[in-house]
Amino acid sequence: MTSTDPGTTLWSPLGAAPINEMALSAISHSQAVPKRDSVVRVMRDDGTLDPARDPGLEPAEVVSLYQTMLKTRLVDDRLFALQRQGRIGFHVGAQGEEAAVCAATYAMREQDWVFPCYREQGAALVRGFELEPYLDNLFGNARDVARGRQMPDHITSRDKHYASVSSPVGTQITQAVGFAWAAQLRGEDVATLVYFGDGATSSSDFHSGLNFAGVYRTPVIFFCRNNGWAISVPSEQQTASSSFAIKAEAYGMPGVSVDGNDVFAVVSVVRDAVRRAVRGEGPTLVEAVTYRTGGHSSSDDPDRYRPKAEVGAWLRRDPIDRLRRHLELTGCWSIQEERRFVQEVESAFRAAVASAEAVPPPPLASMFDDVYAKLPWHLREQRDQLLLGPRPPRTH
Ligand SMILES: Cc1ncc(C[n+]2csc(CCOP(=O)(O)OP(=O)(O)O)c2C)c(N)n1
Ligand SMILES: [Mg+2]
Repeated sequence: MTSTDPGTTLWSPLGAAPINEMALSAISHSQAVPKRDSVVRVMRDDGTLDPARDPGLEPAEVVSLYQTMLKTRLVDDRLFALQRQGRIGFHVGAQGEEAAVCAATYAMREQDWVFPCYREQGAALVRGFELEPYLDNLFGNARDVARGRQMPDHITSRDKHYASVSSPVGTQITQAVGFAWAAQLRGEDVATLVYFGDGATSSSDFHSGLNFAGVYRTPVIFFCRNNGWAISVPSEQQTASSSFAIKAEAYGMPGVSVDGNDVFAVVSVVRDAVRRAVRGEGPTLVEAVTYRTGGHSSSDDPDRYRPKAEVGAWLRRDPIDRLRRHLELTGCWSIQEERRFVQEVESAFRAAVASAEAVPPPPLASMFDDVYAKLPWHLREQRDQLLLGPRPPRTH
């Protein structure tokens, strides 16, 4: 398969151009990017791997990771279309960040827990989360595990060890640390991965979480997606430090910057961090240097605040293109397999949308359930009044 094949242009308008020094130097007028030689990379520009840090993934594992990243991108594209059609209210995507999102969770063990930010639906897919419950959340229907009370994209699954999304920036960091500490006190063999953005490093939860984890050596992997922007605030305005990883030193833990668009490097670095956590050596801060090539969310227009050239440079380092180039080189993936896979995802997506859209919203009175074991009198009164009130006619 070539990068000019029409089958590959769906998610990558610029195809799989090699990463060159010019592209790297063009990217970063707005991004606090650590010095290049301090960023862990495994996948070279030509698609070969550096044996010094190669995590030794089996070919089938690499294909599976690639498929999940591609599925994440395809689902994102279709969800933005659904939002523009007015069928779902909101979507937040991970375009350009699929390697960081998917590979970090891939590196965790089955018993470990993931605390997402709000862009990590790809990580849920790595954990085997199905499209149907995902769409149930987006439509907020009666089948949704959170009964339509969460924001779109705020999926969760106890079975998959995937915690609920906590959208106030940074709050998941202290939640994850508390969870990890509890596991540690119980003597459980569980490590916890928590994702957050560069913007979240300015939150008080970042300080509280890392400080506590450093002191109590809790088994946490702090995974900062440095994607260049916190909505319209560039990462260079987020910190005066030379990198985000360097902040680890102040909390008494190792910090490492990794090429967030290189799945092999992310798996390698996160696996090292899991080994440390499991050996009782405490937390690690990982900074994945990547880029949000899309908008912040379906409510954002990034053309209002960021230069197009910056985006172009990062599109040439697209993580899906880079991994596909590696797979082509090793003969593990073909255009036929790609086409078949895209069709499979499309039909699974259509089926999940049809199924979720057909389910009605949760019953009105259900908003009073699940909060108190015994409903207090004033809520009983409010519920009764609500149910007596006039209702607009149902349109579907
Ligand atoms: C406490 C709080 N303040 C503001 C917001 C609005 N908000 C949502 S996402 C976001 C930017 C976060 O940027 P970053 O941490 O870099 O994550 P990214 O969106 O880039 O993945 C802001 C300011 C919020 N959700 N919570
Ligand atoms: Mg960011």
